[in-house]
Amino acid sequence: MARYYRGFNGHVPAYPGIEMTSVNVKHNPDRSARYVISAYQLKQLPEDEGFEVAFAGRSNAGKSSAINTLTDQKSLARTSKTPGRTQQIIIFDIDEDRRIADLPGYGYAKVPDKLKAHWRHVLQQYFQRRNSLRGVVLVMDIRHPMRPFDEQMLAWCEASGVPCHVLLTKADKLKRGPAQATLHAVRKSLPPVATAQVYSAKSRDGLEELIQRLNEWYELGPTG
Ligand SMILES: Nc1nc2c(ncn2[C@@H]2O[C@H](COP(=O)(O)OP(=O)(O)OP(=O)(O)O)[C@@H](O)[C@H]2O)c(=O)[nH]1
Ligand SMILES: [Mg+2]
Repeated sequence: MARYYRGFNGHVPAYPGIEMTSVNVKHNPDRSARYVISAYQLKQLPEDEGFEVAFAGRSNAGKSSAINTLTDQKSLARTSKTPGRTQQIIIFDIDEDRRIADLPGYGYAKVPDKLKAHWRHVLQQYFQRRNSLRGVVLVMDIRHPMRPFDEQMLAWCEASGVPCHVLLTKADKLKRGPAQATLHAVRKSLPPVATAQVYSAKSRDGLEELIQRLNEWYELGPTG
């Protein structure tokens, strides 16, 4: 992928000849995402410059699946029925200034205590120190939202002034009424820096809204 957005001046050029079939997303810069590195420690991460958006959330919540739908690549991020699959910070480049970080899932009981302590420490440092962190997509299974670890993530975002967007995913598992009711309840309980939406990696419901939020954080302007 050429450095498409280098020198971006507020005008978003359309990708020639690419149209998504299932939803009307004309412009999705996240499609150019490429795997860069899996980091176990912060010092292994790429230079702390440009724009980084992190996907955080409990194990098995659907972070990697959300990234795959967003980037329109079936297996860019490894997904699994086995919780605790992503045990590294996995970085994808969108262009030379913009990245996605797939963070290790938290809250899975079978991950050894030593590893849990490692990630608690590394993630806390990541939130506090990563200057290029422009926003956090906090992924929650819509059937089990706002668990204690999620609250802790929100508190870290609030403390470090990083905007947070809650992705209530697996919405295909609920009917529309209960999904909307959960969305309203979650919105009410969020701190002012946070927003929320319904999403499904399976049906791609909510994809456009997510792309739009990321474009704002990446300073790419609206979709379309
Ligand atoms: N029905 C449905 N299933 C989903 C959706 N998103 C994820 N899943 C399933 O949920 C399981 C976990 O998804 P992952 O994307 O691997 O979850 P993760 O948050 O990356 O998990 P860890 O890497 O373990 O932290 C997989 O079996 C996915 O197929 C969704 O929107 N709808
Ligand atoms: Mg994962």
